Amino acid sequence: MQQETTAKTGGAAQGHLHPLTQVIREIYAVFHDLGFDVALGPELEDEFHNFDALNIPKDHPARDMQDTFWIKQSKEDAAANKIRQVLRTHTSPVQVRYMETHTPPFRIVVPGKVFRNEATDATHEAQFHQIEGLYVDKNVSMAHLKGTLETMFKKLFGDDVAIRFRPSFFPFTEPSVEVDMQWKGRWLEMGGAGLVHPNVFKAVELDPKEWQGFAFGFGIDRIAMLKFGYYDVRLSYTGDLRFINQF
Ligand code: YSA
Repeated sequence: MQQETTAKTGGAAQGHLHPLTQVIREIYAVFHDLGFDVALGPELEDEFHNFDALNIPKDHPARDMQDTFWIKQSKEDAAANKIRQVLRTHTSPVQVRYMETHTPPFRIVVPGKVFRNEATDATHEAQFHQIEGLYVDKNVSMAHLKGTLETMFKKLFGDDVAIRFRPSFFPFTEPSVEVDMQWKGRWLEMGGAGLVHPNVFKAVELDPKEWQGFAFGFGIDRIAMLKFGYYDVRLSYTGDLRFINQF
């Protein structure tokens, strides 16, 4: 195999895709087959798209300095009440940006880096990746969401994958669920999802009586860790070739 590779590249060692890139491409392929497009958005976000338009109240703990990397404002901008900027804390603001500029129906997935000011451990990093999904059409229900996510997990992990849906709360979905996958004898939270909250549709001037939708956001780092069988999401950011070259 090595000989074949070096023959193809004229003797030079051939590179390969990072495990996170491999997973993102696999997810694209799953959703491409389901008719989803790919959309992207900025990592430097404003408070409106990251929080307000997603129905996240001004006093929500997620806005706290402990969770969010706020960009320092000049005194003049603060005095003029200019909108504050953040490193986006999730990929959900891209839902808002997409709905502001497109007319439904649409289906998109949005990969990207997100940032949280939090302590790190084997399943948490301060900079990590999420994949967002948004499906807006007429008569969309939780059954569509559940079917779509089950398809994603089966395609990524095989038909025997063990996942569960738990009732949860997000300000931007109603009802909301969290999705867990079995890992080392316990359930690991993989993402959140739900039906798009009417207030989110109103924020982008879509009529919630006319349109419904589902949305979801999953941690790509956790998907990669479970898929490739390593044990710490932080490993993929070390640049350690002994780790990277295994995939
Ligand atoms: C929920 C509903 C929707 O309609 C759309 C999106 C969502 C998800 C929501 N925006 C969100 O960010 N939820 S979350 O805070 O629970 O994060 C989602 C997933 O990202 C987690 O389940 C986990 O898999 C991953 N994650 C969260 N913090 C992480 C992390 N992965 C690595 N390091 C961290 N610090």
